[in-house]
Amino acid sequence: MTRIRYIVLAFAILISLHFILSFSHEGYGHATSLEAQVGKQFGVATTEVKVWHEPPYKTPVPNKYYLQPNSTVTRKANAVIIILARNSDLQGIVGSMAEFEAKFNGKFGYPYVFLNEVPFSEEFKRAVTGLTGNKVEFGLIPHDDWYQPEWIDEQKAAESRKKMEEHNVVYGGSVPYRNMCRFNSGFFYRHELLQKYRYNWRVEPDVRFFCSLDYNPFLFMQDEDKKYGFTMTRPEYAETIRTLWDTVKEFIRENPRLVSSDNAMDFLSNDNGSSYNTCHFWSNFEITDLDLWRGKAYTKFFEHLDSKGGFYYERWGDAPVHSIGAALFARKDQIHFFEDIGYRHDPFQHCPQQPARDQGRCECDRSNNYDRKVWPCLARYDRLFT
Ligand SMILES: Nc1nc2c(ncn2[C@@H]2O[C@H](COP(=O)(O)OP(=O)(O)OP(=O)(O)O)[C@@H](O)[C@H]2O)c(=O)[nH]1
Ligand SMILES: [Mg+2]
Repeated sequence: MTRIRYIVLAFAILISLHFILSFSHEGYGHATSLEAQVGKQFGVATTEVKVWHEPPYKTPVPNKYYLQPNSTVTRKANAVIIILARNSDLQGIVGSMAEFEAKFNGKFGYPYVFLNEVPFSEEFKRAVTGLTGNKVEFGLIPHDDWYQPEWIDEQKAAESRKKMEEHNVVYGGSVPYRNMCRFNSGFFYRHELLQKYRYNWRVEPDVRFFCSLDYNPFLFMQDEDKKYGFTMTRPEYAETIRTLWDTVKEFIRENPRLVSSDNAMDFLSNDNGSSYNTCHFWSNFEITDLDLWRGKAYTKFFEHLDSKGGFYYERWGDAPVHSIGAALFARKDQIHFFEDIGYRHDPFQHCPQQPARDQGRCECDRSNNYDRKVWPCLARYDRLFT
């Protein structure tokens, strides 16, 4: 063989090896792929995208997140329980918190932050502090983070409230409800008491936690790179968000690079983003990575929405706003369905359906489960992965 033939043969072997490794070894394939080379060249982040064949929640939670028998909790995530409440919510809070401590937090010991736009009463503070052995802090919400801004045209806002009241839209006539939705959408995570925390679990008055939870969902979120956790998903009242989707589309057009390349648009839209199907994660329960809201994409997104005044001229809820934010700015597999957490917020509930490790440890009737029976939204979430 001539020297040139040796060189051609060696080259052919190298090319064949490259193809064999690309197909048989995912890491090698990704590291040498064209996207990765382009990413390196232009400084565009290219993350390894795992291919899913079923929704991530179908994979059992790994044993390492479970409390081990006879051992105390050693590793913790930097997490907090956040409760926004009025002094008048005390009885409802006592019910939610007692069950939350019994089923989860008594074992795991996470601190609480309570927030309110007026100071909490001594009675409120005494009662909730007495329900837990863990740290409890009470925060006052800065005035401008809560109340209707000056630049809102009050006459226009009042007309909208009147119309919604006439149409019997839930909380359609309420200003405090709108303050609450706007605060939960774009301000709560900026509160000074929350700056030291990364993950949070949102708890409301009068909710139920049906199951004893023996693993740490915060560590699960942290170690599995999740950003948004939910238990229920449902459609929104269309009348409360008439111009929300047009506003979202305008934002996407102006900021295409802020949208995740592996987003969950197909959960939000049945026609590739042309219209909103109103599916959202029911945000009265949320386990989230607060950095999702603090990041550049969501910050800019919230500012864009807020500038349109829709929190007051309509009644945009924090549930659709958070859900659209999570679906657009996180990867779809970073949105996690906590199927194993049984939960009720009147008038709906989720009772775990999967054969779970904790089966039999839930105080709910499996047939009383709204999410699959009535609404199409959970099926849309599932379909993101198949
Ligand atoms: N501090 C304060 N908290 C509020 C106010 N309105 C609502 N909240 C809290 O905000 C959260 C959501 O309010 P909810 O009244 O439960 O709203 P919802 O879940 O949409 O509706 P329902 O629970 O069906 O009444 C709860 O944690 C409330 O305690 C308010 O005016 N001030
Ligand atoms: Mg509620």
